[in-house]
Amino acid sequence: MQGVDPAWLPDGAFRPIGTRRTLIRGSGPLVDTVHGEVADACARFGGSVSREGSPEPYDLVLELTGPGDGEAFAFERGDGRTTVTASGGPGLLYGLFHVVRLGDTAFQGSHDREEHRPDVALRMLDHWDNVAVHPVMGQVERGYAGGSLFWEDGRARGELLGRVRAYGRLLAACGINAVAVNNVNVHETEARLLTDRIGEVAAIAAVLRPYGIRTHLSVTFAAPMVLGGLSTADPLDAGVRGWWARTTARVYGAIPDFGGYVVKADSEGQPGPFAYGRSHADGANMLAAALGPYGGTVHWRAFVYDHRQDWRDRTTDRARAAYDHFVPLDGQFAANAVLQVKHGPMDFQVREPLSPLIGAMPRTRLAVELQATQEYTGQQRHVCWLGPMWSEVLRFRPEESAAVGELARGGLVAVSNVGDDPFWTGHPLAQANLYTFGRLAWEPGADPGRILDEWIALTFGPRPAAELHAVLDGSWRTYEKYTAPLGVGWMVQPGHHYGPSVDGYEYSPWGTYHFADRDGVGVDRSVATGTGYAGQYAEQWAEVYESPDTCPDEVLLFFHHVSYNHVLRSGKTVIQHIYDTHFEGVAEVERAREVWASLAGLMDPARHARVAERYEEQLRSAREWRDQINSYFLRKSGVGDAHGRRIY
Ligand code: GCV
Repeated sequence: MQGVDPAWLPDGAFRPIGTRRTLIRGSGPLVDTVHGEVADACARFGGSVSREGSPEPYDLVLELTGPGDGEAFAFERGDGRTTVTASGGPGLLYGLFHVVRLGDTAFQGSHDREEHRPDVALRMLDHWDNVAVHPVMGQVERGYAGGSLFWEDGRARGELLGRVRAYGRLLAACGINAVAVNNVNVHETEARLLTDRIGEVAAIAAVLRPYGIRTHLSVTFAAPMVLGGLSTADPLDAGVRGWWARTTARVYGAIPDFGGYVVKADSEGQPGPFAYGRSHADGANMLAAALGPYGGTVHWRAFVYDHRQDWRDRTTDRARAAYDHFVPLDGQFAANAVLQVKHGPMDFQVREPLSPLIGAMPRTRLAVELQATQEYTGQQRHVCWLGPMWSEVLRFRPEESAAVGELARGGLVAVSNVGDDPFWTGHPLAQANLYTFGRLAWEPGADPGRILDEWIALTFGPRPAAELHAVLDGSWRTYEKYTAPLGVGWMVQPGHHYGPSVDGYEYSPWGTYHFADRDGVGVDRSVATGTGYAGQYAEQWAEVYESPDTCPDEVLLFFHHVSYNHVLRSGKTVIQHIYDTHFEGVAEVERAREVWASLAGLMDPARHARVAERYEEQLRSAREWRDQINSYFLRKSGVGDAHGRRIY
């Protein structure tokens, strides 16, 4: 599309296809999409595409072999011909994008038959988009890429849905198959999307459908009252259940392949079943019952905690909350109710241990939620490629038998980082997070470095590959180095969460404390002397986290309050680690900025300039983080830097 960055689908990515003869066999809407893609490439590069005939004269054959909607495909090359077969339309589309990723190599030599299928069935993006501009949060809550892609001037974008089409295409090319189009904090205007404004949601769904993407909607638990005029939203009330059943029937009347509801209940002020003395299983199951006849799913979020706690109260530990609320409900959720759990116990900090809920509810379908939008990781002004963090999460084994990627039977979900910005993600390099999420959701055990290289090759071509890899690969660890140390988290400016404020959340009601004093820092979450949180893990991890001697350095302050002179497993003291990492982090940003500067001329100048400008801000901010954190801990501890560097 004109004026919009092609991201990982630039013209060149289709050249190897568009210069050849392609046969497409089969019918259906997604086969039409495949045909459209190839025909478009041929129109630009001179190849040809046919929908009839025998394979012999063709270089590429894309063939639908069945009537299903499966996502698997097979790829092979022999006798000078490349063949993709799939028994479902989505599979054929994913097969086409596999050829795009391979580029010319898809048409060279011979390739044994390979079968590809996603490891995770649901690969979803949640948009925290408001239809109207919210007075505090703006249009996209925690959005750092402009306004909403879906909503403008209080309505669905109408004729501008071309932008959504381009988005659907990019998502299909990295394997995403579901999108929730509005914020989980459902305000009044957005609540109405469920009823009288469902036509607008249907218009978006119609644009995403040809790319194999199902549309979901965030709804308010109070909808029967807010929209239906009922006096209660009690999930066991027959009138309430009837209202949801009728409303859901109308939703499916408008959107026959509607994916389902996303619900944030009893969380940060959103209404929920607690008001009626009901459990979250009661709430989720009511919606599951309404969705069930149509094959829909309710994604019920487990982000339930007390956000009005008294900081003086040392017995309440926010990290414990999701486990305490939900584990007793294991086995009570309906088959089409998915419990959507943030990957860490707190809230998308730069480093958290895995949420102990994951692995602790074997009789419940769990979806794991990641955050592509960089709320706590530099807000798309800093380069912070999250692939290594997500990969660590997905490969982690809460118990020996299975990794998180396998336990996420209900799907993998990321909070989207996209807006109406011409580069989609504000920071052009943040596109790598979106792409990586899709590819990891398809194959959670994949090497993130390989995905990064794939993204670089598609987006930039071969020239700056090594430099870009270097700049992005370590950027999450760099960000971690200059921000909150050793897993303690927070230390951000309250409200907007950008930039340092060591005590910003220390005396707040949000349950987000570091407890730094003159002797030490960190939260004692041990069973022996602390909040008991460490005991929520399966035995082998509970033991590891229980003692500061065995706890991994990177989460030490999450689990323990230790003295500044405590010697880490790395051999450094905590205080020296804080100083060293903060100096290193800034030096790494300085180097990355130079590498980026050296790439001018190798890419579109607008893209280069946008990133260069953001590196200036990243460096300024990283220095601010370094100096505030180091000065804070020098002043608290009175222990100087062993290397005598300047601390204020
Ligand atoms: C959509 C954090 C964010 C909120 C977000 C919430 C959630 O608290 O700061 O903006 O609300 O998480 O995940 O529901």
